[in-house]
Amino acid sequence: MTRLTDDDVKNISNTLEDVNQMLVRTAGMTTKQMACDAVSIVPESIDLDDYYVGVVPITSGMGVITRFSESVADICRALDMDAFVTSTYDVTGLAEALSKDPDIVFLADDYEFIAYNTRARKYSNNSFCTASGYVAVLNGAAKGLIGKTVLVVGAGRVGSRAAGLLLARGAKVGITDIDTAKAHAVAKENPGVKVIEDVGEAISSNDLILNASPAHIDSKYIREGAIISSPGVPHTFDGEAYAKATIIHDPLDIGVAVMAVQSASFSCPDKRKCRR
Ligand code: 2YC
Repeated sequence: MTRLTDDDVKNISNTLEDVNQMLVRTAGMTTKQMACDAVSIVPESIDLDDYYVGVVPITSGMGVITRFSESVADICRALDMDAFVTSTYDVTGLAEALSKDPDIVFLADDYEFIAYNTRARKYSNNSFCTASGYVAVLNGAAKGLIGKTVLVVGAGRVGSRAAGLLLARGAKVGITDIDTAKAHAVAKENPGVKVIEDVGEAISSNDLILNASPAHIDSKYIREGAIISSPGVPHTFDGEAYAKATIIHDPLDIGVAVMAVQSASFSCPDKRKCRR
């Protein structure tokens, strides 16, 4: 799984409003509306300020990413949740968080990133929520996906989940990956998804793209007026790409906002009200 760097994370806290404005401008929805749409929650039916959230820094594997936990807490605060970061790490940090009786605990090692709801005893995971958030954004930016063709670039944890979510929203889905076996596995899992072998040709013949790949996409393949919903890190689109297409990206905010709303919805007081 691609891992964020200190550099990717260092400015997140002070660009949350920029991301919010970018989502309003490109997809016609705020960060909160996007997160609710991503998990079929009616925004008015859930009071996110009722939720108390703990974030625990985890030192395993490649260790803590500077400001990763603080960024997660700030993303939750921007959704009106009350959030704290523990002063200790790992199991000690989890014990510290639980001693404050939070509704939700966020924890991430190098392989899994979850938001555990302590009341419902259920957790959200970052791969599904990132896929779901970027599909909601593409749906907003494209003003609906029914009957439209979408190319998914990258058949990893996010791209594979995005393919199924796009089908569920009525899109025709093509998927491409440098490892064609991974693309074929997604097509097998999601009947109706088409495998595309030539990524350059695929990108130059698609207006709607969900880019869940760490690979660089050369601007020359990008169509004028294309919409690229792009969770992929590292994010390497250049000025020429931005001049031709609507490109939507942020390194953490969209995925975490969906995790926070989905996890909160697990213990929403009135289940009926919470579902669209
Ligand atoms: O600071 C910490 O607690 C670290 N253990 C966090 C490691 C996160 C590793 N995962 C990632 O960088 C990517 C993110 C894009 C979100 C999911 N995986």
